[in-house]
Amino acid sequence: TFAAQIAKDMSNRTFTMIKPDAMKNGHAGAILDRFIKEGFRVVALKQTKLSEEKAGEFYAIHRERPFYGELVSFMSSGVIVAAILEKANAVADFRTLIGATDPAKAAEGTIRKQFANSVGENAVHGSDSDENAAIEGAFFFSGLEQY
Ligand code: IDP
Repeated sequence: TFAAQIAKDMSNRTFTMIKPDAMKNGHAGAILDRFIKEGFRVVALKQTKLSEEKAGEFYAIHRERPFYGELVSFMSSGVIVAAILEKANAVADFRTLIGATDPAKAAEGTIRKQFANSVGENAVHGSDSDENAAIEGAFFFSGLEQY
């Protein structure tokens, strides 16, 4: 059906950020290289910096969580790289590639296992659903910036 086709198309994209810890530690190049080697095509890419207000808005879904303040302050503490990536089954495959939120629990071979420091400073973001991938991508990129 038409609806199923749209759902299928949406499942081809995810949104990611290389977080301030990984940027400061000089891992951006290695992490981008890994995305590409794992078969993700770069649809959109930019280096930027979130203000506290913008970081708070991006993570508004977590505002009742005890770590919200820490998360907002960390995510606005330095530059990030934001990107939209494309691949079949993008959201799920990307979550597998980055590994568990806490790098101590992340599987061998995952990006967080290799590059993350802690549950808060965990190197990369990956959308958790097709719907959030679309919302988060649109938060950073206009349609004209997506190829
Ligand atoms: P996810 O990024 O693996 O989907 P979420 O539970 O959605 O994990 O949390 C969003 C982000 O909030 C995490 O990536 C991490 O940066 C931060 N975070 C999660 N749990 C904690 C915590 O217990 N302390 C500090 N920061 C946390």
